[in-house]
Amino acid sequence: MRSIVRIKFVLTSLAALLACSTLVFGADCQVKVTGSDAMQYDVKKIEISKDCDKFTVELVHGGQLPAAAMGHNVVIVETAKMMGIATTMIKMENGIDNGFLPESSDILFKSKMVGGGESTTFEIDPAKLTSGTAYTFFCSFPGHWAIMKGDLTVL
Ligand SMILES: [Cu+2]
Repeated sequence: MRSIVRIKFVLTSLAALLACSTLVFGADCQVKVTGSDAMQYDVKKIEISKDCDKFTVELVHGGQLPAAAMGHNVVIVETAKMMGIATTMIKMENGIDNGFLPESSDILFKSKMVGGGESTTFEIDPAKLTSGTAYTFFCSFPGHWAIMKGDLTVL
């Protein structure tokens, strides 16, 4: 009886250890960003390791407002180009399905726009980004970029 309890304990410990190491390794090549009804991201900085074959961004809208009123997405651009893009390219006429943005090679990655309770995931190819270059991730819903933005770097 004793030994069964001990084996169970060892197995449980092993499982816990495996779960932990998976989390540690997994965390390196993915990030979860949550947007709120208060027009905020919970993440202000994303660091991507060059060792990642791909980097996964999961965007969750933790609020309740619909996308048409408080939509959030994640757009990645070079920080040097961010202001120009935000002030000249974001237009209602581009439509919510396009994140209110036109086609542009300056927009490196763009997620779907989500509303309250929704989420979306997209993959970044780190090879398309340069270490040492400053990138910015932001929400391109009109009016959101001034607050909803953060730094993204490749290490
Ligand atoms: Cu937003």
